[in-house]
Amino acid sequence: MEQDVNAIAVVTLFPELVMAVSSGGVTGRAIDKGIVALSTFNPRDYATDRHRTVDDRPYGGGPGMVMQPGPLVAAIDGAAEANRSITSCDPLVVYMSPQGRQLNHQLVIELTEKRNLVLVAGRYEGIDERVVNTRIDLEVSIGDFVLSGGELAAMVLADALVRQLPGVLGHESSAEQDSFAVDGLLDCPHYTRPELFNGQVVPPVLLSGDHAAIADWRRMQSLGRTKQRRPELLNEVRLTRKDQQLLALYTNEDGSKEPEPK
Ligand code: 9D3
Repeated sequence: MEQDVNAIAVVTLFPELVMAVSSGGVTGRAIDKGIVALSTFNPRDYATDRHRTVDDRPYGGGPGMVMQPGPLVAAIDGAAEANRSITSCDPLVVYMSPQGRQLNHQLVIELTEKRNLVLVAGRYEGIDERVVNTRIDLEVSIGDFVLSGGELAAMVLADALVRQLPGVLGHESSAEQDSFAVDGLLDCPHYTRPELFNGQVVPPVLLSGDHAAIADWRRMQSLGRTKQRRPELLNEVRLTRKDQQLLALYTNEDGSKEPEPK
C-alpha cells in the first residue's frame, strides 16, 4: 500500500475534460512525482440500461434534466473505494455545487488534510437530492457565477489543493509565498527585462541592489494594493507599526496619494 499519496477522484460525465489537469504545469508534475493520484469515474460506466442513461426528467416538472441517483452513487462508491486502496483513508465526498460553501484559501488548506477526496461534478440542473443526503459530506462553490457543470470547478479546487501539498512546489516559489498565504495580502507588482518597455521604466528601487529597501517597497505595494482593491482583506490582517508607515507612504497607481481618513 502506497504511503503519503493524496488521491483525488473526480466523478464526471466528461472525464477527458478533467484529465486536462494532469497534463502539464504544477499539477501535472505532482502527479508524475507520485504525490497525487488523479482519477475519474464516469456514472455512464455504471448505468445498467441499454442506452446507459444517466439523467431523467425532474419530478414536479420544469426545465432541464437531473442526474439519476443510481449510476451516480455507484460511481461515487467506486471512486471512494479506489482511493481507499491507494491511501487507506476514509473518503471526503465533495459535491461541486452553486449552493456550496464558497472556495477560499482557508477551505483549500482544510481540504489538504484529506488524503482521500472524491469530487462530484454535476451536469444538467444538478443531482438527485437523495445522493446529497446519503453520500455528500461537503458542498463547494467556486463563486457567484454560472458554469455549465461542476468539472471546471473540480479542476479549480484540485489545482489549488495540489499546489499546497508538501513537495509539489520548489522553495523558489513555495506555497507560503502565495498571495493570501503571506498574511492575507495581495501580491506586489513584478518586473523583468528590459529596463525600458513601451516608455515605462522599472521602479528604480528594484535595480538598486538594496535588499532591505526592495523588501520594504514590495511590502508597501502589497499593503497599498490590498487597501485599494480589496480593503475588506485588511480587516483580517494585523498591521505592524512599520506596515502602517509603509501604507501611509504608498502612492496609488494613478500617482495620487491615498486620501487621509477624516
Ligand atoms: C442555469 C441553471 N440554474 C438554474 C437556476 C441552476 C444551475 C445548475 C447547474 C446553475 C449552474 C449549474 C452548473 N454549475 C455547477 O455545477 C457548479 C458551479 C457554478 O455554476 N458556479 C460556481 N461554482 C460551481 S461548483 C459547480
